[in-house]
Amino acid sequence: MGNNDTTHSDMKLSFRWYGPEDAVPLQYIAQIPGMNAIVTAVYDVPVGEVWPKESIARLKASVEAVGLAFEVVESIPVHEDIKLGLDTRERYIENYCENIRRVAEAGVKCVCYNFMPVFDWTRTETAHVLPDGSTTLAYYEEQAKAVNPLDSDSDLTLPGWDASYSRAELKQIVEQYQKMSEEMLWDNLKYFLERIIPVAVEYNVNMAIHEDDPCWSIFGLPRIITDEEKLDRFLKLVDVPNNGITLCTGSLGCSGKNDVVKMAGKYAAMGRIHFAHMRNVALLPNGFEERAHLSACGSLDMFAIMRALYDNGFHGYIRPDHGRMIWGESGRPGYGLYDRALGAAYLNGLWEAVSKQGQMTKLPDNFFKNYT
Ligand code: DNO
Repeated sequence: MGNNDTTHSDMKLSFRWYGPEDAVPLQYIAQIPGMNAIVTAVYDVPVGEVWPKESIARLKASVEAVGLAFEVVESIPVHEDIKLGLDTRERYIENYCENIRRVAEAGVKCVCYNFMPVFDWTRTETAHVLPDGSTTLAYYEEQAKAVNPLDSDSDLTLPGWDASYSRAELKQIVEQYQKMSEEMLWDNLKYFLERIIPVAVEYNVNMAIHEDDPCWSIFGLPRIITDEEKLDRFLKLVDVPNNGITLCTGSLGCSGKNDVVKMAGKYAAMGRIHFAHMRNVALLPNGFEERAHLSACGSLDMFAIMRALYDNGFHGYIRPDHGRMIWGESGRPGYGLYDRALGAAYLNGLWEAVSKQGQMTKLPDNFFKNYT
């Protein structure tokens, strides 16, 4: 597997920050060893509209003021009309292109986005108590069946969901999707990519689609970025390096069918992973729980994933993904400071280990003899 060209392996550690409203101060993030870049977005503009240059400039200035790089945007959200393939998509696609140009002009190198109909990442509990007293995000099948966000008595809302829809609007959009096959969603994705990727190429931006989370259909909606076969298909839609992926270990890893280590190596070797979200999950018979990043805490071999990235010439941004709430912290589920900072330290350790091990294996055969 892979080209084993480790001379160009390189990772830039990054951390998601939700802008000035985020309870986590930028300065604290800058104090995490090895921190390099902030992953953020303009949050006060409705989905589909153009981001004001001043808002982008303000974000850039605040990130750079603490010595970090403003190089990754997560996300520029894709308007539903684009996913639905409505005539009105033209305007939203043009706005999307304009946003790519604007963030590129501010120095952004990588843009993360997703193509999930209506709902972004979905869990059934946002504060599930683990045996050590920490709380975490979890997904249990039986709860997912019971909580339909379209039911009037359901109060399920998640930080990743667009809260600007009323329940009636939501119902209407979901109904539109119910008439839509997966193939139609693929067509609409292709249409979108054929228009935005040339702009990304021109402006030297890497687009990095995020897998569907969890990686299966929810609430009867089509979901297509879910496994290796689909990712292969995705990359061929517009087969240029700027059309790449965010490898989200937790999104892919919550299905036991996905071999995340293999996918990390394969897509890194192709030069198509521009961003990695590193998170561990524990697979359960009825769903999954997010766990601490350490391999021993969940079902994923985080060392093997980092090693597969390294060995196959990964060159991009990595961020610790969701953390638990620990040490009494409260805040945006998945996005507190403490557990994500522990995750960052662990990822640094893994990367140092795989890179030094890589260099060791390249030493001349007689290297050790000279020291004995
Ligand atoms: C969840 C995140 C996702 C991600 C989007 C990308 O915590 O990983 O919300 O940002 O799916 O567009």
